[in-house]
Amino acid sequence: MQQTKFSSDPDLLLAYEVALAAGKSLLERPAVLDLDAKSTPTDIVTQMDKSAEALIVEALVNARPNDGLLGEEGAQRDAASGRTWIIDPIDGTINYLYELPFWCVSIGLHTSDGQGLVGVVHAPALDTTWLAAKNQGAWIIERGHHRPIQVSDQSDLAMSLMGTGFGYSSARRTSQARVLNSILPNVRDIRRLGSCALDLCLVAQGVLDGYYERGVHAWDHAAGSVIAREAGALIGGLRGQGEGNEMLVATNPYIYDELIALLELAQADQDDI
Ligand code: LIP
Repeated sequence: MQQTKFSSDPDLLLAYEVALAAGKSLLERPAVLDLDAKSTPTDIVTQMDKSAEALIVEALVNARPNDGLLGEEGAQRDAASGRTWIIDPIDGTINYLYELPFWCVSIGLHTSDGQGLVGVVHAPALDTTWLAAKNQGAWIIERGHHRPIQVSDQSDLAMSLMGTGFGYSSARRTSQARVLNSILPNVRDIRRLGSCALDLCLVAQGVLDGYYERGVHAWDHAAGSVIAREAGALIGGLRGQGEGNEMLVATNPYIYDELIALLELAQADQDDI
């Protein structure tokens, strides 16, 4: 196993090692990607998503046979230990398809009551990894060098750079466009990078001041939410709910309440049709 100075947590080191191996396999891109449609014709899975998930699942089952598994491409295993690994083999599959570098392997470990224990987000095309373990802090590893990270100190929403994302269905996008119309005039600018996990890591790193998205799945945010929380972010949903498919909001502590209030006013947790 690769030795690291940032943590000796065995689950974090396992997730890191497995994410690096999956990332390496994904850089060996075949000449032709086989595309299968999922929820809509624009929501696709490739043979690379499937093979990377299989690699991750095999490594985690071998190392932690009593833990559960949940993967975007179908991995599902009940937990005998009360802990589940939540996997997205490629978060940002559309970026991967278009050879944009903003895609990553995301591996999170959560307890069955939803507490995040470990998160690793590895972006091979950026040569960057973000990691965290509960109560131990969050780190970035860039070109082999690691350092702790924390959220930004921007307290003015109007000066904040905000990430967001859009679902794959036209109906969902119609309401997301309406919400964007309410948020865009109230922030410095908006970025749509195409990977929820990376958006959360950029909030953790203080590159984005905040991020919100409706429609994300557990595998999109399981690792990034551990990393962002350990870096000081507040994360939740609207109207006192926790983060989830209805809405995920993650920001530094200074702009959180104001963004939540704007999103609630815009009914960002509801679809128009
Ligand atoms: C993607 C998310 C992204 C969201 C997309 C999609 P995928 O995950 O991370 O933020 O806007 O609609 O859900 O499909 O690349 O694993």
